[in-house]
Amino acid sequence: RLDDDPSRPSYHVTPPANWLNDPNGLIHWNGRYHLFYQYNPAGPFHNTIHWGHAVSDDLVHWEDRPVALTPSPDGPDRDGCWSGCAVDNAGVPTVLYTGGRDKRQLPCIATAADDDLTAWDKDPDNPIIEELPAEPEVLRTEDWEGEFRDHCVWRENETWHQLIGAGIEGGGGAALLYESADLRNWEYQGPILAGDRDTAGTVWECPELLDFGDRQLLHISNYEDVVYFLGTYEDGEFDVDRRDKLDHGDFYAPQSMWTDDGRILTWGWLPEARDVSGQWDAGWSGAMSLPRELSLADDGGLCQRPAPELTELRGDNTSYDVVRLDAGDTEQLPVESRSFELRATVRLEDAEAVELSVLESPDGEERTPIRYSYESEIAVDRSASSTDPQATGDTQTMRVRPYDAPLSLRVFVDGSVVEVFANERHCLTSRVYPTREDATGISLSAEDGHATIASLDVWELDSVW
Ligand code: DQQ
Repeated sequence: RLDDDPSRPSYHVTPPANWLNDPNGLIHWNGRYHLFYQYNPAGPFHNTIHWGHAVSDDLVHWEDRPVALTPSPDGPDRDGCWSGCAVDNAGVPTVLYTGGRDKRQLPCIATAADDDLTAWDKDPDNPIIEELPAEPEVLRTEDWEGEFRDHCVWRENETWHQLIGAGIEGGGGAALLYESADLRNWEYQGPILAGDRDTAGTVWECPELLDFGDRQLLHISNYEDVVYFLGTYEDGEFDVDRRDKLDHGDFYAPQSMWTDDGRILTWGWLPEARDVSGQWDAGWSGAMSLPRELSLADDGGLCQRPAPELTELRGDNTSYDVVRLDAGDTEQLPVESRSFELRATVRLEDAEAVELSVLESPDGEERTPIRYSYESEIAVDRSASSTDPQATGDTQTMRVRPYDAPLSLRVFVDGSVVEVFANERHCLTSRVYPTREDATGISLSAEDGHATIASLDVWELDSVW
């Protein structure tokens, strides 16, 4: 593993070196958790994608495994083994993924050749779906004969159901439903939901349907954002009553796993926010988010909180019962770290905003302020995050609940990752690249009034490797 780069996260899953994008094939098998991911072993760029593999016994500590899927020179996946999912087919771990060949995107299937899921047998009959659906017509582009890829498969009433992401000619993105008795012969049913291209993108990648009992959630990735729809899914149709973004920052193409105790854990790809030359110089690109537990609140809204297992990583702790901030004061915390968790409850009182600044150099030349304002907005300001011109400097924002209620904040900083959870509901993940060795400070300040920070804790977090 490359590990001498201060931007390398230590408690987020990263590839040993080279390129990582989407999480794939998440499955709890034979007592271990398997996380596969889109991987290019040849370099830190997206090309000829394989499936990388990491395993964990506790969802927190990970071990690298050999590459699990490799494009076959004569196969339908010659140009890449793209995103897909894993299912347990009566004791046979099985993955469905998209093969790329020439200008086509071709659904493929493979079964595990061993119990450690290190070797996979590709089905000789691949691709398992050759024809694009006729109605509605799938979008053709200059690069692709049909935007038709990524797989979410589940079993219900003895029937396998599959969603494939697509774009519709003249329309927006869509999640297309198929049904099968054997995972190999699929019958097209139609879209369960199709978006309007102005608000939800032209192509939906990596659709995933999650069942919360009486309500369901469908999320899709539309080249920019991960949009989720909450509502009810029945008989092939999704009725939407709420819609939002799963994350307001650098987070894409998530996939989920059910734990044995009935929880949904979701991982997303955290793409880089530095240019390709910066990624090339680093020798690695892409990280996984922390696992997030998704659930529904009593009011029907979506809750997202860091998986409770992550508390295992906590080391040295710095704690305050209360910090009172007056306008103009800056409270420097006695912690210097690039891999920590911060938890706090913030009351604005009469302040305009509270600023929590992380990855801060003593002279403030490099710093990443997380600003919570009276307008009920959280902004991660990257304009001074890095003096490296290869790094992005824009500001990312999200709305949270009204300023007059306390804000519960959890912030995870890890090398170049800043993952913010607000009120266990809203998430904003940012990638930042401080260059200075001393950009490890944390400070708090209030603007135009006073604010109270209650129960503030900072924990150093250990590596997961
Ligand atoms: N990444 C995969 C595709 C998917 C996209 C290719 C989303 O299967 O549509 O690496 O990031």
